[in-house]
Amino acid sequence: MAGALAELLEVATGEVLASAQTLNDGAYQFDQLRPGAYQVRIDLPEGDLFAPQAAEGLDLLDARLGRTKTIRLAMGEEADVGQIPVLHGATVSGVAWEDADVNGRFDPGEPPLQGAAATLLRQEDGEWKSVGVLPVDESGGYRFDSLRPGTYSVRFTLPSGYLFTDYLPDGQGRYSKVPLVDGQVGQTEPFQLAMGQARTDLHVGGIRPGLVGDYAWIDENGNGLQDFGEPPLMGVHVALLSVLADGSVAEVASTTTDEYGLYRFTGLRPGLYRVRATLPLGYAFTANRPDIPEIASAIPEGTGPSGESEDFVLRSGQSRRNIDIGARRAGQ
Ligand SMILES: [Ca+2]
Ligand SMILES: [Ca+2]
Repeated sequence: MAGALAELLEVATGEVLASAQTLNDGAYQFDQLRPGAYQVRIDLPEGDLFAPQAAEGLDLLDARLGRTKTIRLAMGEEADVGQIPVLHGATVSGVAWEDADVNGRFDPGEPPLQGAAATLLRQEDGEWKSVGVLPVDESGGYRFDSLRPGTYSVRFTLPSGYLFTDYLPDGQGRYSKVPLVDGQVGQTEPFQLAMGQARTDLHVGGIRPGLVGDYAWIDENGNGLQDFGEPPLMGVHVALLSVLADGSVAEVASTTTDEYGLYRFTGLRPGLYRVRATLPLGYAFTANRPDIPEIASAIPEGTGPSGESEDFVLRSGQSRRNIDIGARRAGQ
């Protein structure tokens, strides 16, 4: 065990009399000592830790710091502290980030998730026990080291207002490793750590809910745009459809435009959506103006009472207020 620091303490005063770095075979030696009572304090290099059996010869102050029992030396006497078993500690690390496009992967340019925290759990006698808690750093990273072999899981706490991003069980590398749960607390599947192993891929992605809306109007001049003075259209039935990975569609919510022509879906999980609008009797969908989408109709022009927007992505925290519905009086 090379690279450990051994310090010789005088028991009476607690003073450090000498120190030495251990060599490749772990050996160190203090000589020319007066008779007296001594202890040796051993500080392991970062990442290593004492094996459980080391407690037979050492008082363990923490995973990497130990102190021998008192050694009493008579004149000319030599003492051998004996072998101290050491393990190469395993490490667990990862990044918490905001998954802006909600694909479950940590993509270049996506920001760190400040305010998230990681709790490392270790299974002992069939129970999960906390090894430690770390807030993520400025770049969203966290790291636990000097870990014994065993079964672990990382539990994440997201900042308030965040949800867990999509979880792809087969996603290797830079994917969120937390199965989807409601709320702000979730944890990885249990995993094994071997001696000295480094798991660097225990990432977590957070997302913020979004909004879809918000306006239906009567396009009196038929130019496909919301012009000043054109009235709102009340009573349009609007359904929000979630477009799933396999292309199938599920209705998430529905509502009706109010007297101001407004509708709104809030608290939405980011993802791929589509809006289906059904007009009141006597109306048809007006012309499309994809060149000015902010004030145009999102529903294709047509004569039927029902129409659907194109699929659109609702990004993390995004408000999409331009899913508007333009109607003209049927027969005009
Ligand atoms: Ca992403
Ligand atoms: Ca118009």
